[in-house]
Amino acid sequence: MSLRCSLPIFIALALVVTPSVRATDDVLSITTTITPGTPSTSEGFTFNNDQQAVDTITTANATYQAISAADNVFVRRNAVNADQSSIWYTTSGVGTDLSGIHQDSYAQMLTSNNILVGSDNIFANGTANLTGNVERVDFTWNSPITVSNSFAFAVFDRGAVTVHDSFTIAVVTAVDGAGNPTAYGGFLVVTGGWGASNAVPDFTYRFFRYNNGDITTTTTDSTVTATQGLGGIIIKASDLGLAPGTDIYGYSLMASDVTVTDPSQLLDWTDSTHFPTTTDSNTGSNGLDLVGVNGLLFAVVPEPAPSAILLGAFFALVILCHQLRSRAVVAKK
Ligand SMILES: [Ca+2]
Ligand SMILES: [Ca+2]
Ligand SMILES: [Ca+2]
Repeated sequence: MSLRCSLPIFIALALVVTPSVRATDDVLSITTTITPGTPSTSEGFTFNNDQQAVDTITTANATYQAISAADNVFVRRNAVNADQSSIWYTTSGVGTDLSGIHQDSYAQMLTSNNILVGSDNIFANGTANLTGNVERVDFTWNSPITVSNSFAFAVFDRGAVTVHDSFTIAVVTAVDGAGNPTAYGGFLVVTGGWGASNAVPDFTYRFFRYNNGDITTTTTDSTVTATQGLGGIIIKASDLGLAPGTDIYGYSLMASDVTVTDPSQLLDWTDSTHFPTTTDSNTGSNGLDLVGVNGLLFAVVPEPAPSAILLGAFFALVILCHQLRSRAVVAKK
């Protein structure tokens, strides 16, 4: 093969295999699948029992798809503040009906992959009914996840644009037999005010307050409604200081006021030195309202059209070179 032929072939190959370098990104849009449910009654309200699950996430740089779901979810609470949980459910626009699936467990709600439900002020500490005692939430896999360049986690928050709330995300690097984190690696503090646009426009929802830890079957108050949208942020391997090939077991989310100098200090959520029990509930600060879309591992969706064109060009070049070479051999004869 002559140099004249091999150079364009090399360039074509390089275009096919070179990964692009990306930075931390807001979610610009999502695609979802709606699975309609059969209406039922819980806590005095009709729940339509629909699931609207996230399929893909698009940022300015890539589109991601969910490829795996966590095996375990743990809600870690302190023994200082009120043992409370808050959930919002999207209203259906029909009477007082709610769109989503009633959730009896706060932990299961968080991993229900349903944008029709979520938490309110999940990490806010206190005794008021819009606060509680949650310090850390863990999403772990029983088998290791091998980090790649296309790897990503996503965090969705209910809120208005540009005032989405702060949080800390830490990588779980080891688990015990029950999936509890036993070691942490890198962590990232995401400051509030992210989300220049919302992936889901404003909708109406109703708050449900509970005072029995993770059990969310008997509300203490469900009188208040409000209107906001959903924003999201993608966290990639590079954001967490993870090299491709590293094995991890999931991630934990915490308030942005955790003060640690070593990842091992993230293990004890009851240590108020590192996990303050005075975490605020302010919008744009620690009032994070996690949507029920957590514990999903995302990966970049391959871009088939451009790659197919480049591969086609590559094979056309190979055939052209072969023909030119054959003619040259014939001409020499
Ligand atoms: Ca929020
Ligand atoms: Ca706290
Ligand atoms: Ca909030």
